[in-house]
Amino acid sequence: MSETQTRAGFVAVIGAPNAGKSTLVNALVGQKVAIVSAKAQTTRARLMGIAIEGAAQILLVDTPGIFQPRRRLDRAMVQAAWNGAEDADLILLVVDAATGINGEVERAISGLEKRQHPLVIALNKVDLVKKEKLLGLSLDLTERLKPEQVFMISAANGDGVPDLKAALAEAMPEGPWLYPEDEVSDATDRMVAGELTREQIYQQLHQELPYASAVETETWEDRADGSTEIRQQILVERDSQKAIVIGKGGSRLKQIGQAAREAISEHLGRKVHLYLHVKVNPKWGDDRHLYQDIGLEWAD
Ligand SMILES: Nc1nc2c(ncn2[C@@H]2O[C@H](COP(=O)(O)OP(=O)(O)OP(=O)(O)O)[C@@H](O)[C@H]2O)c(=O)[nH]1
Ligand SMILES: [Mg+2]
Repeated sequence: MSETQTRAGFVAVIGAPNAGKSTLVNALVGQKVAIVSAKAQTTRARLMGIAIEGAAQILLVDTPGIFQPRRRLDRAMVQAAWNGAEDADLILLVVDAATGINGEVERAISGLEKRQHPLVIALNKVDLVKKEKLLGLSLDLTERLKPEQVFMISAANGDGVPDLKAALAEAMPEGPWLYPEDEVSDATDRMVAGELTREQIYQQLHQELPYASAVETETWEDRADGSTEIRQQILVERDSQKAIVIGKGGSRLKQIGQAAREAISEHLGRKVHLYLHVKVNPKWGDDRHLYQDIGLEWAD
């Protein structure tokens, strides 16, 4: 009897903020596991998405972008990104081909120059870029980082993603699967619910507000009628920010709540009652307890 040898391993998805790492993880998994926004620094903590390709289970570690950290939260985010790479079997560097090599990409490159892991590069957002520019970028990165392979993809429309997925599967070490086959991420429902509300804050609010805010899930109650009641707290740093999140007559908070409720309900596959309230805490960025909730390690 011939049996296909199973494979399983970890791929750390690394890159500058906004490169499209989370979009790519979702595309590889084949469903949404990570939140995405047009703003940089959307992902705050490490999250694992689980993709399956033939006999291979690919554990994709989505990480925050690599950038110049300033606040404590920033340091924890960048640390989480590099920690995500430590135990990986392979590093997947995602580069926004439209932006090319900027200071943030340079930071990631210098971090990767010390690495021991095999590296694959995905030049993303090729839907936005001319071919000639892609070739130059590919040559440049190949020379500097000596990757196993470079792929040109669009995580948004799926171009090139199947080939990349096949290559990742091939690179996984032989061994038994590490997670049940129907599992798509390592996040708890409680974490996902908080993230889906935060995604709405990133999508609906502008300037510094998303960065000055965090979402905490306070209570969670599965009701006998099959619905779930969730209470979340949106933390902001100042009164003026609280006013913006609430909006005129509560209109903004209502819109955030509505969209988040729909997304959470779709994720859970049940009816959801979502109650949001906004709290001012100028020091939430220094609250150790909150870091745990977000899934970050405290950074001194
Ligand atoms: N045109 C185009 N846009 C893309 C593509 N991939 C991602 N995007 C967009 O790029 C933006 C950032 O995507 P994310 O997936 O949140 O990027 P990220 O690297 O996870 O960002 P951080 O979590 O902030 O580090 C979003 O607006 C995406 O819709 C692509 O292939 N083409
Ligand atoms: Mg992200």
